[in-house]
Amino acid sequence: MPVNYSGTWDIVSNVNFEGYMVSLGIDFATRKIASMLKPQKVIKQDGDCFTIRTFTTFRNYECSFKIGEEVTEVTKGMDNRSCQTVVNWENDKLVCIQKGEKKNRGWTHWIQGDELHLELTCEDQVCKQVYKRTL
Ligand code: VL7
Repeated sequence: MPVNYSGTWDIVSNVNFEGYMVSLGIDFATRKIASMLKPQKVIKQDGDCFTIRTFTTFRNYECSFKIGEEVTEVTKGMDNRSCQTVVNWENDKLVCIQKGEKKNRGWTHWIQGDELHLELTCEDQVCKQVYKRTL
């Protein structure tokens, strides 16, 4: 049985979100607001087709993709850059590469017990987030 990421997930920890935002060039005031947020992820998975919605009280973000298919992603409401984005399976992990102006940009999701893990990478910065299923 392949993993199913579908569900509603609430953040429980967020390490080095500040470093990640700095690497994206997010301004000071926006970083101060963003650092207070408690994002919720709503993931819909239908085979190899995904929609990941990230909700906060400040801004929301949505991205849809099919495994192995490159899409142009505009990170609207975040750093507003355009990337060539592709997501692949690495065993049960979802590994995303966001090719563009920023070097070494991407993210990886995996599930560990009842937790959804996310590593966000840009340049030399890694932000590590953990989410739990809403009860
Ligand atoms: C990663 C935000 C900080 C700007 C606003 C903060 C609002 C919520 O890439 C992401 O998720 C992937 C993996 O699940 C799927 O799209 C979202 C959010 C990082 C970067 C930039 C601060 C302003 C954040 C929308």
